[in-house]
Amino acid sequence: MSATARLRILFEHPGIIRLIGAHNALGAKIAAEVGFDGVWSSSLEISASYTLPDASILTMTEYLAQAKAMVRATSIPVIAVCDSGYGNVHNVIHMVREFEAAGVAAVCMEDKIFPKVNSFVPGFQKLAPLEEFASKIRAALDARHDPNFMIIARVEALIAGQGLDEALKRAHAYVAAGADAILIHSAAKTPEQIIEFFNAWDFSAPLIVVPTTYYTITAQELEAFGVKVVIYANHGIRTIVRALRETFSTILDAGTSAHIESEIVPMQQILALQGMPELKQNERLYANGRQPAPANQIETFS
Ligand code: SPV
Ligand code: MG
Repeated sequence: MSATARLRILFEHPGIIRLIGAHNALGAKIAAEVGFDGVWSSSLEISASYTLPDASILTMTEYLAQAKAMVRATSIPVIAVCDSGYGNVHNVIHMVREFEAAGVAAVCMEDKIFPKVNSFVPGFQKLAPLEEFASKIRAALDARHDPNFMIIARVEALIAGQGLDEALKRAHAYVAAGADAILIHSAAKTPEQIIEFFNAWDFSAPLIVVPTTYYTITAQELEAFGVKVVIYANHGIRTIVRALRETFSTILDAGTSAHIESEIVPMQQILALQGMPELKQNERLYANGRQPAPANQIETFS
């Protein structure tokens, strides 16, 4: 089954869909392993992994390469953050064709001007004119081949300090333009602002949220408000930064890795994540013109 069909099924079934942010194939694979419904190919995480600002500095090609690697590494749907569409409607058309061809299940575009700056950086949050962004949605819809390839419209009005009425006006306009879902973003420290939006929304399209700052709200509570997707957008990269700092400094300080060996994964797990079991099996099946080994003689990695 295609990734787009899998995502559509998740949307059609009852229950909240849980996505986790990733910046590479490894994160995507672990997301699937632990049971997340899908992967959020995060522009924040990918730019951070290059130690560059999430400010339209990397190009579409670089974001696409990571999203494509995630698709290859997992069978759960990958939803790609595509910032403000990398330019104007012509860029959006190219973007949709490229991400769809890469096997991504959905793209998310935000209604900010290009170049955009990450939503958690105050002072840079400039909204695109509503009509201009609605045109990008229409262009994106016309550019997709598979009607199940979802176009998610992200409303940044609350991020830009424009208030609930502007957020609702834009969300309705984007649904009217054909958006498959609305991501309503908030950088408030508590959930009140986003709950105000939930209470005013008519659910003419499914709602998606990213509770990075208002993290006390649970997935169950969001589901009770009618939210369809919750995205934990940046917890992977935040974990990795801490883990790298701790491990690297411990080794340097101690002059040995002995103290952290029990804290880090054994090499065997790295080999398994890389697909060594499959490589070993292929070696037996195909290498050097040998006859395939009987299935019960093929070693497995655990
Ligand atoms: C991302 O993860 O790239 C996002 C979400 O766009 S946020 O960082 O909250 O803007
Ligand atoms: Mg982003």
